[in-house]
Amino acid sequence: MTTRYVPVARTGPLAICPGGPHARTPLAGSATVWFEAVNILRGGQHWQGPAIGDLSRADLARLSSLRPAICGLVLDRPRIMGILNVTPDSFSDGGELATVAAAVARARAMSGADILDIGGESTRPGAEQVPVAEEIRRTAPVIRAIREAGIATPISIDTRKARVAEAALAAGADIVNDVSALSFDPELAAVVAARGVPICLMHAQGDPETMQQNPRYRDVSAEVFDHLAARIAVAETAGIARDRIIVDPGIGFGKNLDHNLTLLRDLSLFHGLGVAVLLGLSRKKFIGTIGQAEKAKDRMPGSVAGALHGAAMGVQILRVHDVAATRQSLALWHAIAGGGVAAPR
Ligand code: HH2
Repeated sequence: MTTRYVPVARTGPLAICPGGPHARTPLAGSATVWFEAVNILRGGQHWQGPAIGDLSRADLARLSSLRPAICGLVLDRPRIMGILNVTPDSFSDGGELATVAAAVARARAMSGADILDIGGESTRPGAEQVPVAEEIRRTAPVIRAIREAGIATPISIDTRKARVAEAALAAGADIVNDVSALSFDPELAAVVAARGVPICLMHAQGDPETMQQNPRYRDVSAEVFDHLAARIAVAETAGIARDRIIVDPGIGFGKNLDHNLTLLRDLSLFHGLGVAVLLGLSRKKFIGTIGQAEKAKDRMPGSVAGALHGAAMGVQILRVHDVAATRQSLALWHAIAGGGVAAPR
């Protein structure tokens, strides 16, 4: 069994020791987040791990190396994936973008996003499946129109289905975001491999229709980690290069409040998979529960707090509804963490 290391993530200055300063060990290639200790996750608890110098070369490389750029985006800092749902029923923004023109206007308004994530099927708890033809009808024309409008931001298609991904990629999308981690449609892996595009593999327990009916784990972080490791192996076997794989612990997908909080606390664990990590918690129900915000639209402050936590844990991609608020918060966090003041965009 592989040891599950949880790097203790830090920002800020490194102490100068007698004999000279030590070198920082960046966390997953981050320009600002580093680690000086690792814990070991066992039985749901953190145990003191070996000194960094005693880690094997392979373990150290997995935890510290810069992940390959995705669509030209250097992943040494958190990148923002703006959510653009063209669905009638998404839990927070469903029905807002009923026309192609409205979707293009939203894409333009999300100019602070590094990636636009376009989805035509809600995967909120209890959501029913959308037929393939309808999902294509909702997404492909919007992607085409965004490209025709001259918006060059990389686009991910949020789908579990091969035919939808194919149509989206043909229309100008660049990335596939699959909340089923290649377990819903057996043909999706071949499409991704043939097109050579990046894919996000997200953990979910069960499917959207039933996933929130009493989800159970013995050790949620370890099980999610092992599941994602297995899905990476499936993707690689299908011919998808490791440097195009992104993983996501799937906050809210078959998880209760405690599961979500544990995963967030253990977030740096997922760097041990050696690939880029994406975090999607924006406006989700547990934020409303903790922050006493019944309506999804009122959960922006809690969502930004969660995004900043992700940044401090070295997450490379943050999937958010509130792009401008997240961008401003991240710019402050980045500057305070010593990453410098970013040029205005
Ligand atoms: N969450 C949702 C949809 N897609 N993809 C990834 N990789 N990670 C996530 O956490 C994630 C996701 C659900 O949020 P949203 O798109 O806002 O709602 P809906 O599924 O109702 O459209």
